[in-house]
Amino acid sequence: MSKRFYMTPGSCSTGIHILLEECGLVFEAWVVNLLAGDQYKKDYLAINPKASVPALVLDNGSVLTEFSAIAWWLAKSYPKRKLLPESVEGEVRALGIMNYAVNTLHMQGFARIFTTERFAPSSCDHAAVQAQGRQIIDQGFAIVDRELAGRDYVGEHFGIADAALFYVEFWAERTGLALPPNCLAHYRRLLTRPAVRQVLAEEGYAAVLRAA
Ligand SMILES: N[C@@H](CCC(=O)N[C@@H](CS)C(=O)NCC(=O)O)C(=O)O
Repeated sequence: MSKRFYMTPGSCSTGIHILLEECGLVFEAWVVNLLAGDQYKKDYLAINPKASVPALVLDNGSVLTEFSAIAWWLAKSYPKRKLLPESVEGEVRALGIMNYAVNTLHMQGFARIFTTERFAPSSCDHAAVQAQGRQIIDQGFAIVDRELAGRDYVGEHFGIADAALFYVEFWAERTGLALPPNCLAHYRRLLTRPAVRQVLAEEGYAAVLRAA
């Protein structure tokens, strides 16, 4: 059985999609239409009861969920791709940045903008929740920007933390939030990578590549 990758175009799963292509893996892509509520359907809940993407079903049938866990599994399973720095300190720094992108920029920041109602049921509070989200995003990118100063990638080479940063940078660009200079340069650098270009084209974002 080949790997099955459950994804939604333009979501956080895009980061994992990029890593799968960077590793040159053979897999089947299954689209979960989040807007249509596919994540709550019985068949999908049987695969990922967390009702979210990404999920990766391995050749042996075991299911991996959570961006950071899947990314770390890919880095450890395909060491020749050097998706994590070699030193323990470098690895921990990369994990710190990846987790910050997912747990803070995505789950605390962008989630307040994309799924405002989950943070405040009353529409009276929505503007305040979104403003809080933007503040978290601005502060978060300012921190990441300092981490990227003088560097092309988080580590010496492209790695899993870069893929996590890519999807939040992509969201910032798509929603018109200005990225600070090092993050913008990082985003544009990633847009030149063949795997990133292939994934964006496959996910329906060829226009982003033409504009870059
Ligand atoms: N902590 C999870 C979060 C995944 C997540 O939030 N995925 C979003 C798409 S970016 C999702 O599937 N949301 C389902 C929904 O909005 O109902 C991870 O790191 O994988």
